[in-house]
Amino acid sequence: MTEAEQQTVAILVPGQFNDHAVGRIDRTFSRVGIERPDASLVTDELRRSVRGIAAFGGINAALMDALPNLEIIANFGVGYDSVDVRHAAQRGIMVTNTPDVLTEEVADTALGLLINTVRDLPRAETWLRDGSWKRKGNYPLSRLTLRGRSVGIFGMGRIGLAIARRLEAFGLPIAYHNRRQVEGLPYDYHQTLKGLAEAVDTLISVAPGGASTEKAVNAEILSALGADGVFVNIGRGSTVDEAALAAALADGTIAAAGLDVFADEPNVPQALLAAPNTSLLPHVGSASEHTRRAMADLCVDNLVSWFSRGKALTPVPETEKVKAQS
Ligand code: NAP
Ligand code: 8YV
Repeated sequence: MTEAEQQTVAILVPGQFNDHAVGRIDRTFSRVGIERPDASLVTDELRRSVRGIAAFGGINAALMDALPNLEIIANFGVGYDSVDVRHAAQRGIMVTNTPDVLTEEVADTALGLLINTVRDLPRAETWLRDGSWKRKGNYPLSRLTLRGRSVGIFGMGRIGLAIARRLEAFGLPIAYHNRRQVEGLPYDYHQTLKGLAEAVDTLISVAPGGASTEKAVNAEILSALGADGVFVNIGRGSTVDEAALAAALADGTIAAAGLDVFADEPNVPQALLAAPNTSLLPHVGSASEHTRRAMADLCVDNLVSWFSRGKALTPVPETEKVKAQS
């Protein structure tokens, strides 16, 4: 397809989207919008014209079926648990995501969140800012430390590995759980999440969302982590039983938790907000201008490559074999 032909291709962008991605889509394709990704908002014109979607996820089967000419969904993000990929594969729709370009940024955030959680740094900063340092003296010593800890990573993929490399530099022993052992890794592998939680006192979850990880971090896992246990989640909120986590933090089953992701964002359970032993972030793992721009470029590059050469750059495994029709 020539550049002039591409400019007639309708790309649906539901809701607010990344500015850099929107600018590139506007220069390359014909952008159309709806308020949110909802099949009931699809007009006859959109039904007829839309061939691609660029979105933050949230694309269900009904929306795909409302768009009979849809060929590709370019997901802005590496995690694509909110796209019904099984339905996309059945319908022959390509789904792409944004791996690698955010790996180091998210790993940096994970380490920041771990240190904030263990050393209580956000509350120490508040102590300085609200005048407590002058009025009351030094901030109390942190009960917890990274020294002597052993860390388990739930989800030793691209980001898990980048976190592990950083933890090595911190001098901490590392173990992990995946469904499959990663060949050639020097870290202890555990076949079950429970086995991993029993072996470590610090658990970092960077596993994807979806049915296979739903509430995997439950009361049993938290209890296995133990009273000095620290849980950090930079993956997806759906992987945690949040009620069990709040209970474990309140009754001393574990010592502290650092969370960047939640089951029902932006709604954060009151019990986690109120707990004195949580450090909470509003899903900012990849949220720097630098990294979001790289994600935007990869998201749009997938659309450009699909419509100009019939090939996606970073297809998700479930739709790897989907072929372009034209
Ligand atoms: P990845 O390379 O695909 O790694 C995912 C790892 O999880 C794989 O090693 C996989 O190994 C393991 N895994 C998947 N399902 C599992 C299961 N049911 N049980 C045990 N292990 C399982 O993905 P990535 O690039 O590292 O990204 C990981 C996730 O981080 C994303 O899916 C996303 O949800 C999250 N994320 C969050 C942020 C943020 O802002 N907080 C930013 C980026 C990404 P096996 O297949 O062998 O099980
Ligand atoms: C983004 C993410 O916050 O890539 C992911 O899976 O969770 C984050 O990088 C998100 O995708 C942007 O909405």
